[in-house]
Amino acid sequence: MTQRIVQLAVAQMGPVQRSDSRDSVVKRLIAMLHTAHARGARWVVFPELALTTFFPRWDLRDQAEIDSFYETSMPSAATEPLFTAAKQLGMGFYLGYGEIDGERRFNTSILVGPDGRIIGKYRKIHIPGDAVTQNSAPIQHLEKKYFAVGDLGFPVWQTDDAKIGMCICNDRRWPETWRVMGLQGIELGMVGYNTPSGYVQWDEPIHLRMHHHLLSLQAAAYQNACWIAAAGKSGVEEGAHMIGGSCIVAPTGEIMAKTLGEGDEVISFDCDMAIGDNYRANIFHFARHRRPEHYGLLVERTGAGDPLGKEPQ
Ligand code: ING
Repeated sequence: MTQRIVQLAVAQMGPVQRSDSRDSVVKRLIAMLHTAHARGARWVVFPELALTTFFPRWDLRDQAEIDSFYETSMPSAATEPLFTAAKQLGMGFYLGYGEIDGERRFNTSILVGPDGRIIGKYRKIHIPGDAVTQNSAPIQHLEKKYFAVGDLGFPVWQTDDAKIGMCICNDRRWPETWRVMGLQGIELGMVGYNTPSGYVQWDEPIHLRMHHHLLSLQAAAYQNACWIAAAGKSGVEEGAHMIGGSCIVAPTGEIMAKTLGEGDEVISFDCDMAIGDNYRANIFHFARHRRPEHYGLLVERTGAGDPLGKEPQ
């Protein structure tokens, strides 16, 4: 098959502290944009909520402070330099941020084309954690307090380089996320994440945090014949550790590049979109092999219900 190379980079961020200004953060993003450009990359993926510290770790009460963690416009004054730099370099990018839209608040990502135009927007659908403080938890994860469920579905956009889809953090753990995009022919999935290692509902061994992160991405890439680029915000923010493990995964399910540390770090890979074609044409030829007439429970049930098995007649 003729190669269809997309030169891709992932820009992992180290911690953003509560007092770090957006200007200082945007300077870090632009520095990594230039590093990615020097590697030949045409697209770069930044993390979820990239502009601020991961504020859902606190049960904040001061509305002005809460509002300070969201953007009311995009680009905003603080992010305009990033858009300008990317356009000058002819690079597209994925950026995660907190979005205020009138009365509604979302955990949002945008896909910006190499010409500086916003191609598409995604609003996080799988909102993890809680709406109120969990007194038993060592740290809080209050995304349900701060974000509404996204209302834009899981679209895939046809760009000049590939069919690109987006999701955000917890979305990556749900096969439905990727299958809905797989049914749109996704070739490249971009996902930002902030995954705290201290947020536990039980005494899960900590190595499993990284294992489940990578497992989810590798399975999704293989089962939907797509490349996946995942960018973490990592390291210790306000005393709370978040995992690294930013990576680029091939449609084979193999990890082709992965960050070493938990700071600002750029990885890159020349991703051949034609590799996905092989899987879409054979093992995952959805039209030939899927049997949706048997998948009814996937949309009929939200939670698990009674088993359907019956005694043999
Ligand atoms: N973070 C986490 C994630 O899905 C989480 C939430 C933490 C889930 C630990 C499971 C275990 O990676 C976000 N922001 O969704």
